[in-house]
This record gives sequence, C-alpha cells and structure tokens, in this order.
Amino acid sequence: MTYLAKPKLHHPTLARNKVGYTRRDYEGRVSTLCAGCGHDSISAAIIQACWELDVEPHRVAKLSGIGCSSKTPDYFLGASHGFNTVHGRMPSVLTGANLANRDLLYLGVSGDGDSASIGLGQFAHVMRRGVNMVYIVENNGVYGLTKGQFSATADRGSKSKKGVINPDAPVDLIGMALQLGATYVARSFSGDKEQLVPLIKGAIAHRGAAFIDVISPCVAFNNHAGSTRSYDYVREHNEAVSRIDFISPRNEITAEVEPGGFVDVEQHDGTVLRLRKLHADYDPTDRVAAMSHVQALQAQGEVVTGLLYVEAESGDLHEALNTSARPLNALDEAVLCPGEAALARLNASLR
Ligand SMILES: Cc1ncc(C[n+]2csc(CCOP(=O)(O)OP(=O)(O)O)c2C)c(N)n1
Ligand code: SF4
Ligand SMILES: [Mg+2]
Repeated sequence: MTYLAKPKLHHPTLARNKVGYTRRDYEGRVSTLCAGCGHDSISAAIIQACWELDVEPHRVAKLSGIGCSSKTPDYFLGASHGFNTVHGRMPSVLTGANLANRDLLYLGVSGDGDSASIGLGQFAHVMRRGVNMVYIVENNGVYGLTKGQFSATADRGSKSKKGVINPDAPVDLIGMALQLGATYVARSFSGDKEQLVPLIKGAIAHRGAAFIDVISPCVAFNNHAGSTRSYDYVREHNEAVSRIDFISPRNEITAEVEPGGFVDVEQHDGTVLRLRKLHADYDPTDRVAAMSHVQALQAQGEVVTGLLYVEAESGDLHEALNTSARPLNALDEAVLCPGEAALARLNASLR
C-alpha cells in the first residue's frame, strides 16, 4: 500500500455533482503502480462513473483481495469504506458485509490471479448467490505483483515475456459468470474509457450480481508481441457487440438511433441502458445465445467486449433469503433478541 496522500486543494471553479462533490473528491491516494498500467485507467473510470452518478462516497464499500489490481481501491474513493482481504477471499467478505448492511454499494475489485486461480471457488459462489455488487476483475493474464507468472486466464499458446508458451487452457470468467447466473455480465478494455464508464454505471444501477471483466495490460510483464493481453493485441482484436449509453431517469432520452439498431433495457431503478447494436443478431437479454455468440467469437481469437448479458428484472441474495430490510447494525436488542418465548415457539416449530 502507498502512504502518499494527494494534496487536498480544489480549484474553486471545479464542477460539482448533484451531491456537492467535485471529481477530485472521488480520488484516493497517489498510485504506486507502474506508469501505463491498465489498472490505473480502471480506477479513473470508477472515479468518473461514481462522480457522474452522484454516488455519495461514504455509501460505498470497496473490497479487494491481493495483487496489483487489489491494491487499487487505495487509489480511488478515499472517503469510502475499504477492506483489503486475503488473496482470493474478497467474495466471501463482501457477501458477509452485504448481508449485514444492504444499504451500501458494494464494489469488489480483483485480479485474474485473485479470482480465477486461488479465488475461483469464491468467485463461483458469489455469482451463483446473486449478491448485489459490482465485481470488477482487472484481467492482465499474469500475476503482476509476483513478477509475471501466467495466470489461469492466460490464453493457451500465448507467450510470456521470457518466451515460454502457455500450455494450459484458460479459465473464461465471462463464460463462468454467465453459466453461474450473474445477471449483468460485461467485458471491456482499460484503454476504452468511452465503453468502460457507462458499463460501470450500468453495473452500479443494476440489482444483483454484476460482473465486469476488464482486459488491463500489465506493461511490466505482459505487453510484448505474442501476448494476447497487450495494448496492441487488444486494440487489434477488440470486437464490441454493442455500444452502451447509460441514461438516468432524470435525463431526457435524446440520442438519435436507427430503428432496429438498438435495444433499450430499463432497469428496476428506472435507468435505461441503451445498447447500439454492432452485431445485428446479438441479443443481450438471451443468456444462452450470449454464451454461444461470445464463445464463437473468442474461438476466432477476438476479444469480445460490451454488455454481453443483462437481466433487467433481476433479484438478489436478500430477496432470495427474505432478510430484514433494515441493516443489522440498525436493529435494536428487542428485535435481535426477542426472548425465551419466541425461542421456544421457534424450537417447537422445528420438532
Ligand atoms: C495465500 C497467498 N498465496 C499467494 C500469494 C502471492 N501472491 C500475491 S499477489 C498474487 C497474484 C496476483 O495476481 P492477480 O490477482 O492477477 O493481480 P495482478 O497483480 O496481476 O493485478 C500472488 C500469487 C499471496 N499473497 N497469498
Ligand atoms: S507489475 Fe503489471 S500489473 Fe503490477 S503495477 Fe506494474 S504494470 Fe501494473
Ligand atoms: Mg493479473
């Protein structure tokens, strides 16, 4: 972790959002990542999305595991709650925090090593349980922090910096998230802010498990010829299924679009995701079709990006468990401990 604080000086004319904050109020400490690391661009996109959505920083809980990617919550939303957990264990800590207080926005930040290697089991269960969260994997195909070993998402046949060819098949986190029931599934590229910011905004507005796999080149260990996670490779093979506009209920829908050339998806909170179709036959609301389309393009070596699947009327873990609408820390003793008679009734009902 870095201990370099940013100076708190604000230019008086900086624009403020509806809750009175400047964009700078969403920043964190000075990043210690390598200059040009894709992860820093993702932090900037998170800052932009939260500022534009008027998210109050103290209503956000950032959770991460271990890795360069998992260090990044220190570099954005400095006034939010944060928990840097153990390697691969962010999802269970996030699930527990969410169950205790459903009123915060849960932002899980992880790496491909953190989520697809040591944390794969945790990744699977947080997706299948439909925890209400934004889960971002900063995917560079290597363990950046421990000096560039192939991670489990590295493509078979891709080349390491030292020239070693990866013999193993990759774990496809997008395919897994789709199969396990995530209700908002997207992929983007750290170098494409225009696509990434609205995808993050859509995920924040979504209720349920929202997963974004962001290809994020590691300039120190995985940005050479023969890598499939380099800036050059992703720019050449980026195959977007759609372009997304995020429209909040208070904005008039003014964008002009060709008839049939877009899909509008209204989410439970009234926000509209306007998807401009780039692949005419792509339907982002059909889970099975999305799975086969993504796999077909990936088999051709393309990096498929955009909002790949969304279930607008999705539920979440609290709905499934019928939990208290009030956060646990706001329940008083009388509610939490209803007394001997209530316990006797409960025991009797279970006999
Ligand atoms: C239990 C445990 N095992 C191994 C490690 C060593 N370790 C630290 S970070 C890391 C991998 C990080 O890779 P990734 O999640 O892809 O993050 P990146 O640095 O690439 O952003 C590993 C194996 C650890 N910290 N804890
Ligand atoms: S080692 Fe790689 S992932 Fe880590 S900060 Fe440097 S460029 Fe980023
Ligand atoms: Mg990594």
